[in-house]
Amino acid sequence: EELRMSFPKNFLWGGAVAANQCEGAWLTDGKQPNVTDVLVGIMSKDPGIKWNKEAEKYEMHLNPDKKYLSHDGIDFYHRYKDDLKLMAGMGFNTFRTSIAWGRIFPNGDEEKPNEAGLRFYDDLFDTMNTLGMEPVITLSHYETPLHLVTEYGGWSNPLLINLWLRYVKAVFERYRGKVKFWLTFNEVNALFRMPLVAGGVLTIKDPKDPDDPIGSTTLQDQWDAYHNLVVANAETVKLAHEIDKNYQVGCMLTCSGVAVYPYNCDPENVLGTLDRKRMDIYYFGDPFCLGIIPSYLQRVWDEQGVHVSFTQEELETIKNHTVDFFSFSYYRSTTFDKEINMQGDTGGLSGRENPYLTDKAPEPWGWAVDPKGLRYTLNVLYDRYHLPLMIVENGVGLDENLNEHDTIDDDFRIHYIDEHIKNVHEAILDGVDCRGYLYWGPIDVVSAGTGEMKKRYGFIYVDRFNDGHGTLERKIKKSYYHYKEIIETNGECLINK
Ligand code: BGP
Repeated sequence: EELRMSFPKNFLWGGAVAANQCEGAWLTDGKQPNVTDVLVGIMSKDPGIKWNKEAEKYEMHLNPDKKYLSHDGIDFYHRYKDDLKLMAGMGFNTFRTSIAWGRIFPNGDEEKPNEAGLRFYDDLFDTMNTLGMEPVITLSHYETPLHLVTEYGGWSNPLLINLWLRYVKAVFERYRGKVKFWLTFNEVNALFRMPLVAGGVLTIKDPKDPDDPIGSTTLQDQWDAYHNLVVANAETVKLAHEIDKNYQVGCMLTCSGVAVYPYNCDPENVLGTLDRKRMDIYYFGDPFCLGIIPSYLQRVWDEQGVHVSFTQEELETIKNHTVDFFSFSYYRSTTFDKEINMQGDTGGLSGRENPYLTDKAPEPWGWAVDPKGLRYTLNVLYDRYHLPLMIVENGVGLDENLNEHDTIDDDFRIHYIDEHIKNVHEAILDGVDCRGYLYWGPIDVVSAGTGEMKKRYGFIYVDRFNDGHGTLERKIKKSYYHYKEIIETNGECLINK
């Protein structure tokens, strides 16, 4: 009966950001560029890199006409103490961010870590713990060191496994007692949608078309990256449990692809939704959570004419070192109609518009709002994996401006979180073991997909604009006080409405 009234006692309430979208300081204290630093947005098709014929490799070559807002972000690197105090002001008991790999191993292949980078995160995590916020730390949030992409070809190269484990070992040992929850690769299942960002995959051995670096990335390279990432994930879980038995390692997948509904009851559309779940989520979820390489992939590899084979030893490691929990992002649902091709963006997959979803986010992004889709996603994932689930991204980006009272009455965002949080509670009543709800972008950050400041998610406004100007001043929006009340009442203010 107690559960009917509110959320579980120790439910994790908080928010999530990513180093590359908020820290800025992109070359400070020894850090070297990561792959997002050469992209305006992670969906960009023209990364700021150029093929150097003499050196026989790609090199960073930023476009002088482009604005790379992430280079300065919202200056979280210098302002995190005040920003975290604002989060604590809402009663957060947890906060998610990522360690930028390139702060710890700037080029990714150094022997020793960069002490200045380690020290920054020491103080960041100390500040979180002092403010009563349990850190949830993403080991890579699209932040592969650029050098590992241009020099090694990214995750299609098996050498990355050991370079990754060197980085992971350094941070696992350094932050014992400060961090308990670790997430491996942010939205790694977006690998085939964004090979350069999700897998740092770039064919440099014999670029098919040097002027189109992404185009030169082949399906074989992307499946090689899949192979290496699956092995690296298992090795990461193994290492974590060897270093600290309290460490809890979760995978992190973009799961807007679970709530893909058949557009009608044509069996081909039902098969299409099964295919989407398998090829957008389960192909990583099954190795990470069940310790198996799903058998349906063999037909996919045959049809794509690629060759993927795991050694017996790799299969053993994958089987014996599955994740402790499953974390994911959910923004919206979509439909599958065999008549049209599905697209993908940072909100997930998008197919034919669902006529039953009349509740829409305001333009220019206007995502269909489907809170029941989150209840459905939680149930489907729990049925398949029977692991604790953690929502580590859910939110809505809006084009907002301060009003005459120097604030923003973001009623739509309040509506969005109320409906989604109520459906998380329904899923918990359905028997799903959901451990936490972390809102994506509790403070305005640089949008991943569009690279803009204009697409604001925050309960806290940041005075910075697409052209880069602004005071970086923080302002509280109306939703700040609303989310504070939700946390203070452990969700009760919503459930008994
Ligand atoms: C997810 C990313 C986050 C965040 C979110 C919102 O894919 O994990 O980094 O950015 O998308 O996307 P966007 O900022 O493009 O609206």
